Amino acid sequence: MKKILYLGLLSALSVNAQKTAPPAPYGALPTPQQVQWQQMEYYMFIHFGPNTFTNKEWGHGDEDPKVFNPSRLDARQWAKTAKAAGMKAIIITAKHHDGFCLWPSKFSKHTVRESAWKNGQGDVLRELSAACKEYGLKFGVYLSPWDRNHPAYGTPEYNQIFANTLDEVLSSYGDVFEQWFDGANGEGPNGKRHEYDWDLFRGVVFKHQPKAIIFSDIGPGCRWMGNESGIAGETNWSTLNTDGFGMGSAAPSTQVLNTGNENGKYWIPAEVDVSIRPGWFYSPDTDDRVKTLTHLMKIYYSSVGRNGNLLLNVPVSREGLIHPNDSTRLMEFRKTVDASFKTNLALGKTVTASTVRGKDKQFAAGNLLDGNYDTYWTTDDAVRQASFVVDLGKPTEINRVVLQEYIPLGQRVKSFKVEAWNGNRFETIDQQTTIGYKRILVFPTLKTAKVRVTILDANACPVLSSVGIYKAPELLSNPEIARSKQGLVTITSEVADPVIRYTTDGTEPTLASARYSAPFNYAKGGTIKAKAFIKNGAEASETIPASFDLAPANWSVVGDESSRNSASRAIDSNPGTVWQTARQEGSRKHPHELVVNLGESLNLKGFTYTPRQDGQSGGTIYQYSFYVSENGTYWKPVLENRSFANIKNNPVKQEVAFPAPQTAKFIKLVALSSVNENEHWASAAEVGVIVR
Ligand code: FUL
Repeated sequence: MKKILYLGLLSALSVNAQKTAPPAPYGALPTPQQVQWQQMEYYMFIHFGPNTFTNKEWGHGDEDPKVFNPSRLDARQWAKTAKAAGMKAIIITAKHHDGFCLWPSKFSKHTVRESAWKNGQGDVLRELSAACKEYGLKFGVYLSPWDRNHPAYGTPEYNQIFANTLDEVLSSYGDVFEQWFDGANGEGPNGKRHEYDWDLFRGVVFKHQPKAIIFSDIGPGCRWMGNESGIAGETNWSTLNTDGFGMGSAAPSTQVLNTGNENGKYWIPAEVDVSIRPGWFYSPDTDDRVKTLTHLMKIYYSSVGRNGNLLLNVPVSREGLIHPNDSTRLMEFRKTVDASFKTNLALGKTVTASTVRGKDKQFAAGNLLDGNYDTYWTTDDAVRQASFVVDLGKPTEINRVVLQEYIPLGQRVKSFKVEAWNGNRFETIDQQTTIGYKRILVFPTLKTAKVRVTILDANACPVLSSVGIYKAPELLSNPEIARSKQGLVTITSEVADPVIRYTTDGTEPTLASARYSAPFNYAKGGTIKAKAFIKNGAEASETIPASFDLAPANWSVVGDESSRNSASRAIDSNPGTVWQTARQEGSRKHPHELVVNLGESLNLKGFTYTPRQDGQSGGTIYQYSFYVSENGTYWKPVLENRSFANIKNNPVKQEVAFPAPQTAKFIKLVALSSVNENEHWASAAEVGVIVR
């Protein structure tokens, strides 16, 4: 009897003396580099090259290298701007699809050496890598394997040439934190396509930069998240199945890239690449179209707020500088993010969990608030549902909740909810799926004294590093400007009792500008800038610009029923409706055409094509020809066999200038191919002309 008691005492003692073991890791795990990478959260992309000077998104590779001639290039200004914006790194397009190298590569004859800049003595990578060092930023490089210039492209030799090119870059400019591989793979100089040797390329990266994160559609370091509009999946697993998949068209569907695979075999987290302007390269045409602060904040919440890193592109201008419109917006963005997450209202408050692993203090809920990512709250192994309550002490206004999983042990949580105490009981604020490294919930401001977070399901016991509760300043919502087919402009605002002021001369609206009260005629077009004011101007929205060309008031579509197929939707001034032609049967997939009678003879400088905006890409035109006519019978070709560069991944309005102005009463857009192979139809949201 005595002996048994003694043994019992001994085992109880040893339990106390021995700490509870931490949970075993679950599923695919990040490398230490991937954890560090995830903690960077936000960094800059720079698209720069001949396209900057030629107004193109995809150069053809036949551009004269002399066009590359920035007048005041200053990489320190880029780095200084990125640093001030709160970014942690810069990734630059060392070589885009046009093949032009921003450094004097030994393996190409299409480089800065052949350009007019610094008499061919310059090296953008040298200047930028030094500037990044000076400002404490990491440095990364984008290199496109697709090369529309290199004569060897499409031959087996090209793989080794590209490997040499990589070798040169990765051994010459110090540490490279991320190697960005573009999956786009189109034709080369003679319409050639190429089979890339990815194993060879990855080998070169790791030879010189063993710690680098390799970005591609399928990693291995991080993955493309399936669109270029900045929106990661609401469900976003950092794990992905890539066996049997490849890059570009061989990649998993964009839908899978957007959400990852639950229990995916490899840890390949999402990177959200998006441009601050409509296109990736600088164009003076987009100086007025830098994304609004409201739009950037939405992107922040759908990238960093959804377990993704944000790679925000800020294209360098023809001067070789970041344009003031972009840097001003970047500073506003930083200020707003900082203000939103300035004070964690949970800090110093009590947090109580429904259960704690082994009842051991080292895993207690207090770890959620200690500011240390490496300590966490967790539960016993068998637990899949658990909650904790943050007691704010008194009713407090809140509108953001931030949660973080401890990813070195894997991504575990499958669903969770957040509730607020209404004085009697808890009411659900939001219920969501994954958390991952960081999840931010955004909801309208409410007042509560207690917040409860409940993990509803997980693949293994939940392991959470932190919780944050915030009251972010509310941005006044922006006015929206729309114009009807007839040319009537309507300006709407969601704000209660706003005073909307607008200008039509390009200036900033002030309290003294024209007041919007009813739709007005603006059929001839121009630029409208609108701003909503409340409280006699004490608070205001952002200024929203909208540019219009001639309204299609008197236009009509021409042709038989099959080619017309709701063609009027392409000229109804409503980008929400889609014109889609009937599918061509048999082997003949194209052409499909849209013929428009403009109602009068006009002096045309170009045309516009807005692809469908409904999230689908079916029928979006890739190659096209454009014709004009005075009588609708004799057609003059103006642009033949052209293509809308990068329109599949970035389906924004295309504005195409004619080589010379044309006088015409009829226009014809002929679709020669769709962005998706084997597609037998064409579509458009809007087609317009440029007369202004
Ligand atoms: C895409 C490219 O085709 C675009 O031009 C841009 O560089 C974007 C970041 O990636 O695949």
